[in-house]
Amino acid sequence: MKIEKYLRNITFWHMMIGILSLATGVTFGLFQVLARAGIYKYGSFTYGTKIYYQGLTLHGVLNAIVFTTFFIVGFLYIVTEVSLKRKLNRGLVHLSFWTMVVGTLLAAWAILTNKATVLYTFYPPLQAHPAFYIGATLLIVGSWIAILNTVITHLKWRNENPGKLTPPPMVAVHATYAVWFLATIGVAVEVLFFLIPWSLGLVKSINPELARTLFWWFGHPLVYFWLLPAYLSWYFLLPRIAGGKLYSEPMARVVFLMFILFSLPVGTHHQFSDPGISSTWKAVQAFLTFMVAVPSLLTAFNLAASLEYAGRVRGGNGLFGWIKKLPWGDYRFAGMIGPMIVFIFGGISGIVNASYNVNQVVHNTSWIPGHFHLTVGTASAMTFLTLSYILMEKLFGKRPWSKKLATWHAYLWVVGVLIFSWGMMQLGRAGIPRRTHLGLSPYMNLEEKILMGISAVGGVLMFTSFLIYFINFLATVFKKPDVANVEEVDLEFTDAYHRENENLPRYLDNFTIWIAIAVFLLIVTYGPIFYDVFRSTYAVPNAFSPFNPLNLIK
Ligand code: HAS
Repeated sequence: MKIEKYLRNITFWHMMIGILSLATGVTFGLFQVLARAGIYKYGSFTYGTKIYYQGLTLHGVLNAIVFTTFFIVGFLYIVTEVSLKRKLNRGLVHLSFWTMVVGTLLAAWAILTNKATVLYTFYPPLQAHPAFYIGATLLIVGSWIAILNTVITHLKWRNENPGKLTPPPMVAVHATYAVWFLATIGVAVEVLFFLIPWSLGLVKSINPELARTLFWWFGHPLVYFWLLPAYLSWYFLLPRIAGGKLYSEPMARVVFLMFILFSLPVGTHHQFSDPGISSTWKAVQAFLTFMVAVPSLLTAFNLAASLEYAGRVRGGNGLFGWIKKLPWGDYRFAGMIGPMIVFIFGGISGIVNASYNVNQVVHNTSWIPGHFHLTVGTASAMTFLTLSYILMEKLFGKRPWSKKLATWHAYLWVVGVLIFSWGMMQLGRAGIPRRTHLGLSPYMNLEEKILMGISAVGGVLMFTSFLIYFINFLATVFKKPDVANVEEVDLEFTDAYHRENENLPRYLDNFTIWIAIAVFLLIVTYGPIFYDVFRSTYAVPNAFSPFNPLNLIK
């Protein structure tokens, strides 16, 4: 597929803004883990506390929101054009990009000037400057424009190709955007109707529980917005890189459709300890959370079978002999198999979190950052970094400056994150809280200090790995192309062992049905939850900024 220079360049800038945000975010991550272990002192108690939370806000917002949103939108543009062989509307691409950039700059200004030290969850009554909320809104609106563009392009493709099945990578694109669009409705209502008027002083009080419930309507599906583009790469790029085929294409389609259904009505599993919501509805969402693990379990089997096929094609035999034959030295393979292996542990810890009663042990402890560095911090983020190398090659003809460094960065990250998360999870089991500047605490015992030290070792390895990646990536950007003509872009989507054929039931290619069922599930499960929240919680008159000298800003 011929991809114009304009789209290649703007995709590059989506990727670059994401990677520069991540570089800033992970630097604060390094300071945090060292500060928590008491190895690095930020300064006096007051200054240290302020900078710790400001850094934590930057870490969360830049890594989890800005990096992911820019990277995913850019990557999905390329997947859309390559798989549909059709151009997206350039005007909308432009509008979406600049809306996202302006939003990011506004929010970044508020955080950097310490006017929005509210962490990435921005729970009220912690209050941020209106610029932070407006900036976040613009970032989301920008991504909605990208969705609109993708949907219009797909509808035009349908008109031109009556009766043809949507190409499987495109099913993944739609699932990602369907989940994101429905999820962001929750946070849009929270920000537009509550947080912005409150931060502008137009209303004097806010209901923290209502705001939290709207936030988590968005906050959990958000994790599948991060995961599904990684799944897209594991399903449709990795098997070919490994030298084989995707085991089952129809199963891949069913998996992505299942995510549309089950990613959304689960946000209350972040609120098991919150007052005001009946335990019946928390239990219903706990059950649905187990349902959302099912497509990931199906994915594990489908991908393991695909890798086994590749290993056998490469001459491996016996029960495990095929594993040795996989291309472990290929940076693209290393950069995807690493996150997949780590995600097994991330998934298991997620199922622990979802178990209503066990959640009481781990909620708000260091266990949770342990969990999410295995998931978004590795399964998603590291896959995206690998994609950044692949995109540089496909879009600009530039292979990594050093393939060896690209491979070793991946394995070093895996070792680092496993050490880091293990330490954090053990601390969590001991009841050590998350989001706390423990380096300043006089109450840590020796065992806890050792575990903190172990986490710090993992954190330093992760940071070193990122540094290797960053230098290698920049060197790749600035080197001369290895391939002269790159107008024709082929992502080399994988072939399938069990392919889809024209007999596939049409309802598996009709996204409206699945989105309608997801909306139905949202209404049925969230209706009673909002009823509970309105009935038993109330607005509070204060707004806090705990990191300002007087604690209370209004
Ligand atoms: Fe989670 C909290 C439950 C998945 C991210 N999660 C978080 C937070 C984040 C996050 C950021 O129920 C913290 C939010 C905050 O700030 O408070 N999570 C789950 C469950 C899953 C899950 C059940 N989480 C994710 C993903 C994330 C993510 C994915 C980001 C990308 N999570 C929770 C809960 C909480 C939570 C509670 C709230 C806790 C609390 O109290 O605050 C499931 O989707 C996981 C299913 C995954 C699997 C693994 C499948 C494995 C695969 C790899 C196969 C590997 C192969 C390699 C084939 C079942 C697909 C083989 C190798 C060879 C060599 C052959």
